[in-house]
Amino acid sequence: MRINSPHMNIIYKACMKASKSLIRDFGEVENLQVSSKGPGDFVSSADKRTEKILIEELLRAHPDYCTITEESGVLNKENKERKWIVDPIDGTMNFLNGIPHFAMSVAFEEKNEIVCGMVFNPITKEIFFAEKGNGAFLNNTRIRVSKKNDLKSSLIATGGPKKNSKIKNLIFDEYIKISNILDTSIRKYGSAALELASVACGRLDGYWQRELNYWDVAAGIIILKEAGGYCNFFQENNKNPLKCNIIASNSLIHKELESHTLKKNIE
Ligand code: 2AM
Ligand code: CA
Repeated sequence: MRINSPHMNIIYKACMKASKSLIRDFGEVENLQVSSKGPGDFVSSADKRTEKILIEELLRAHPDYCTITEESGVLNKENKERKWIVDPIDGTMNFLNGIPHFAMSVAFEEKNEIVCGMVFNPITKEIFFAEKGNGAFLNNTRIRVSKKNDLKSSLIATGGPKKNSKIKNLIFDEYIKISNILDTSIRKYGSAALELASVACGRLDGYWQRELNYWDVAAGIIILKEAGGYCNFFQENNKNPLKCNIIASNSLIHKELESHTLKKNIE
């Protein structure tokens, strides 16, 4: 693994350590899935267990860093300069159903700029990572975005709406509009972090989704950018800066994809 910076190394070690219990938990979920009890509560405890290990490892290295997490909220709020951004299981619904499409997502941000990030699927053993200025990698191999340059021949992923969304109709209308251009080439895999990584390595040409949280996408953003892709937030929610709508692509189809999103603000 071509890791250069101490921060990336800390993230890698934290993910490796957390992956052991996450793999065990996934095995357990597969058993519970076919039992009458079902996996329900067990999944949220798996989320918490994984997050605890990640936070322990990240803060052991730098106890003063701000840590933005899905389960435990924001730790060390006063540190505005250096932040860990942690999602212990991105793709929880997949995890819950025994589908091996989920990942730990961890990024490091310095002075409001993402400096490095890792998206780690412990089941497929795919480790996507990138450090600013050093390119993006999938395990030992350098990755690049695809070269498709028209939306019609592209494969695009999306996600949502979430259960309690107030903009379900907007999301469905947008889906229909973009589906009409792409025909059947639209996918919903269920992990924002892995979808961004998939655009980064050329499996997908683009991805858009509303109502995400910053920890879903932070690591994926630098991986995509370092792989030659482009992404931006649209119609930002001024009330909560951690909520986001994202459009990501190989950069060549970006304008075209963006032009088909609907012009309406999130609530
Ligand atoms: P999660 O698995 O960590 O919840 C699925 O469409 C993508 O949206 C996943 O990355 C998922 O992250 C994210 N997401 C964020 N908020 C969500 C919510 N309330 N319900 C479902 N998915 C959500
Ligand atoms: Ca998530």
